[in-house]
Amino acid sequence: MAPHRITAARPLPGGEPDGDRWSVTWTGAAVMGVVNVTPDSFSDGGRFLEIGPAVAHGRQLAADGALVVDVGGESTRPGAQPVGVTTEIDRVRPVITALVADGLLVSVDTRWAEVATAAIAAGAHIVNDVSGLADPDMAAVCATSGTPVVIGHMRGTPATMQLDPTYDDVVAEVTAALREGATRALAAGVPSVLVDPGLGFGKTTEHNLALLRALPLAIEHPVVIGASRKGFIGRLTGATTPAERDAGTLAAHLVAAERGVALVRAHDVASHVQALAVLAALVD
Ligand code: HH2
Repeated sequence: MAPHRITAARPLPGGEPDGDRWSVTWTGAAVMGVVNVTPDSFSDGGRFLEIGPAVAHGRQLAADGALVVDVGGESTRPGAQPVGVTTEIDRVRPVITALVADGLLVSVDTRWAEVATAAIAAGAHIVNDVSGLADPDMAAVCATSGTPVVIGHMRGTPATMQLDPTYDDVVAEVTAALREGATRALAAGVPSVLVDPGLGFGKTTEHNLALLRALPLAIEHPVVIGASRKGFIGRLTGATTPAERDAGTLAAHLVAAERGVALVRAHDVASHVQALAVLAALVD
């Protein structure tokens, strides 16, 4: 499999100088571990709202083998309302500062340019934007700071996205939107782009399955997949609570990994790292 690469205009932990930039390169799928500094995330809301437990959790995910630790301060579950940028910054900034000081590769999970700015100032290396640059200032913030961005696909907003998502051709429409977002980001000067079809963000179970079946997407950038504990895993398996959905999650992520994605975003990092090691031994 061809290696995956993230490039930034400033040093990246685990990276190497790459001309006047820095790159982190890896083969096969790596894991992006989730730290939700929120009271209301759908699977772990309230567990990591305090700084101490959030930092300890991020460290544990890195120790378990996560390549990237993804820190978020706003739930984007279906029906969620925005919390406001001040609250979001207050939640994520100290956690990012501590994890960056530990030498970890850290992304900030935010839809807002103001939060991204504060997170980058605290040392965040990657912006993970599930809204796909909906904030008109986001591309410029990433470009000016030399920060790579994950462009996610979302139909609508978290408050409305699951009301009645419809597509003529979900794979074609999502791929086209991701291509358009990537082109826009690169034209603005963002050093590198990853794309994420956004499972569960304005998609039914059938839409999510169609996107997973369509991997690898016809798009040249590294792909991120986030199925972790989502509702469609519950609908497929009968696992009612999110915490029961790790085995189903792993099945979806292993198929995605076998089809060439660069990152799988997961709550249960240790199981993913073990399963991906076996996959790596079995496929070229
Ligand atoms: N899903 C969630 C949040 N961020 N980022 C990417 N790139 N891809 C995803 O699929 C994705 C994401 C939702 O999961 P979670 O953070 O666990 O829940 P909540 O939004 O309730 O905090």
